[in-house]
Amino acid sequence: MHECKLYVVSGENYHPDRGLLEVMEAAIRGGADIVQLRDKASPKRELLRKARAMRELTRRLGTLFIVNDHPDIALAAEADGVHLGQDDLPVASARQMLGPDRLIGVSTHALPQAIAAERAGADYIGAGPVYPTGTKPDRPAATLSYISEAARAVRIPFFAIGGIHPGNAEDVLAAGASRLCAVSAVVGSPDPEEACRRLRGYIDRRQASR
Ligand code: 3NM
Repeated sequence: MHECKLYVVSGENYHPDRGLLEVMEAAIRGGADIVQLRDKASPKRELLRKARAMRELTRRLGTLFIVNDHPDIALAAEADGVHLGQDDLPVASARQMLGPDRLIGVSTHALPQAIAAERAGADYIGAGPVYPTGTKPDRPAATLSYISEAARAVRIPFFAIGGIHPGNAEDVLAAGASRLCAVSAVVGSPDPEEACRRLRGYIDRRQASR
């Protein structure tokens, strides 16, 4: 987990003409080292089918695989972990279900939530939305100042998320992030592999200069 730097989350509405696996494979080949199945629309059986397919892909390519929202699907698909929002199950309950070895990530939108997630035993957090984003339109931007605060106060890995694309990635890294997460900039790109390669390039160059 600690070595993961580029997190790509699925979003099939961004690629209606291309398959989930095709897009996620391209993202992984471009440098995503952790990927998430996020699907708020499919019924659970369909979700499980997709999760199993993504598990097979990520096992083959050696990438971590996380299921959004549903610990039961994460377990049934043998995912590496689950990602929880602020209104999902508490970390302690997910931990009881998943055991000590699977990863639990939590979305956080302000520093008190980050500190609470860390204390509750989360393995990593998402921090955002850094910028306003159509992928989560109801949530106001937490801005780069949250990224700077998280960089100072959070010890577990945090992934900056929300409106991040190759054109602003350097600003997010300069604010203190060392890990990025993206949906639309990758899965909505005509070339998800190249989009990841560019994001990854910024992350790796920043890391080399630290
Ligand atoms: N979670 P895009 S922002 C899924 O702040 C999600 O917790 C967020 O999508 C959070 O890269 C977000 O397309 C959407 O902006 C990220």
